[in-house]
Amino acid sequence: MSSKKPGPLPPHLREAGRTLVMGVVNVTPDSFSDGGEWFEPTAAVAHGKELLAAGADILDVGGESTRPGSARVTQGEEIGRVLPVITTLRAAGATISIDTTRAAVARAAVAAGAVIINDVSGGLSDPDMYEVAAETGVVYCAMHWRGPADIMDTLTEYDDVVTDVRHELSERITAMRTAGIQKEQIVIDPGLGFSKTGAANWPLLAGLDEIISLGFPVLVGASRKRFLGTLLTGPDGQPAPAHARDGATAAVSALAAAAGAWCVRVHEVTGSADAVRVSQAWTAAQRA
Ligand code: PMM
Repeated sequence: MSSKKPGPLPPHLREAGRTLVMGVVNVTPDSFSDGGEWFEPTAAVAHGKELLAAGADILDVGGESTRPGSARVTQGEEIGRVLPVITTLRAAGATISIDTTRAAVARAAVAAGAVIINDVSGGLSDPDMYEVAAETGVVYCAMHWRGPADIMDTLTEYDDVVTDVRHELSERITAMRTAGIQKEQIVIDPGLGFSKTGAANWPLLAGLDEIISLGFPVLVGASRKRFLGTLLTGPDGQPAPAHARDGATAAVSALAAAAGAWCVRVHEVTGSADAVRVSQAWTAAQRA
């Protein structure tokens, strides 16, 4: 069960008493896991509603792919992709997170009803991002990040991945607090797959308690990532494709929930919604 709760969230999410499930709505033609499937706004909205029906607590709407090697879209294009989807899903009652590294996109998304800014660059990509988070007062998720998608696979050197990620996140926390972001707004994320070799993701998961010990709610985004495909390499020597990684993703969700993660970010919601409830029941029985 998650122990830390970000302040500005709706009460039903603050008091859920279990790890939350964030469903991914990528309004992009090229995300690694579901590229192009929900690119049209109507398809993205329909997909978001399916994820809600499957038990998503939050919908994370993104208009720019972070896939390794991907090129950037313009700010106008990114806003054009996400705003209609956010507006419609918000009107349908969803709690919305905006997955962006751009301050202007975050500002527009919050104005349209988003209550979480999910910034995979932890504020390092856009110098105005912390100001938007401080001004709007919404939840701000800072992920561990070392560089943009076109170079992130070259920035994977660590002395000790858990210690180094923890340290680099603590530097972000100091910068956020200095910029006026309130403690209750902050969520942190170890950034699985971002500037990490495949093997480095496992100690990060196993060392989640060390990230949690920084004293902030922790989001875990393992869903369908390459390291899970490698784990599930078939007899033909090929890694499992993205859509065959949902069982492994749900297993990570159960273990992350047991370790005290605040939220898991996933593409397929049913398995992880079940997984966090299993973890909740298990943990409650241990305490009883
Ligand atoms: N991973 C992706 C995108 N956004 N946000 C957070 N906070 N944590 C993550 O691990 C994360 C993220 C990449 O996955 P996608 O391209 O399938 O959305």
